[in-house]
Amino acid sequence: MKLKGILIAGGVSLLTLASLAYAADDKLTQLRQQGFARIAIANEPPFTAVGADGKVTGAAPDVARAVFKKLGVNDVVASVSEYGAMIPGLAAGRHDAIAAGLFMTPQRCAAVAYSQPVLCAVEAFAVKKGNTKSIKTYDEIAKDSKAVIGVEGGTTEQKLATAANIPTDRVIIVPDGQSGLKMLQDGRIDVFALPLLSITDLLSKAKDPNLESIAPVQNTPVQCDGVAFRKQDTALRDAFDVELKKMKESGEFAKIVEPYGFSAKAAMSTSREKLCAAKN
Ligand code: 6CS
Repeated sequence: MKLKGILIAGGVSLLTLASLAYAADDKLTQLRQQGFARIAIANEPPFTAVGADGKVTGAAPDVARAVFKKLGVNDVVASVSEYGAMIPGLAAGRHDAIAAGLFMTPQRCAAVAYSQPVLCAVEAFAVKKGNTKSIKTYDEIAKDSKAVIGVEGGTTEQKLATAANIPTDRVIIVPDGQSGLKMLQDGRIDVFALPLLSITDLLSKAKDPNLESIAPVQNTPVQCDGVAFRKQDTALRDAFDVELKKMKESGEFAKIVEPYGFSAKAAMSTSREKLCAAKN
């Protein structure tokens, strides 16, 4: 009786494990059959970009496309989303992954399954030339009762502004980088905050001699993203990480990210575990 009992119990647990394993691999099988992975992006060069012809580029989609190809998923199909809507969209099944420079924070790490790090960046401010209010940090904005900062909704810059206790009536939420720069040019905000490479791209396109950048913003951390998957898709995430690691070791990863201005070394010298534990 005892042996039979063990066999039945054993049989059930093996069956359960097999079905769990099948379900986990199911997502990768589904993407292979679908022929593409639906990714959320923000259209914030050089992290992510959508050309006039609709072509999706940027360091994050290019890395994701290369890794998915090695997993037998031929391409990525991108949809533009505000940062604050990306994780809800992933959870709702509108995206298969987020490849947008969505930096790892403890809160986001609790909500998604991140790959290992891909793109790392320092924080920057875009300000009027001469920085009339001589703003250099989030704390200085908080202390100057007349200073107004623009940030995009759901971003780490919004989080940094909140952490510096800048009153909400002096934190203006803008939909995208171009709107933020326009508000700065029109004097409706004194500072527009994004990662340095994004600010540099915006300023280079605006060609406005009255604007300049301040970077790195003092007392802000270097932040890194990873490709974000649904919590239940850890088998897909793990398979992604295996190929990402090979690309980092072969030099292929650096060949993709460094022409965009990102440091491969920065991403390779940290880890998801460290970034998800960071108190920033
Ligand atoms: O993850 C974020 O919130 C940040 N990532 C990018 C690429 N831009 C906005 C924000 O800094």
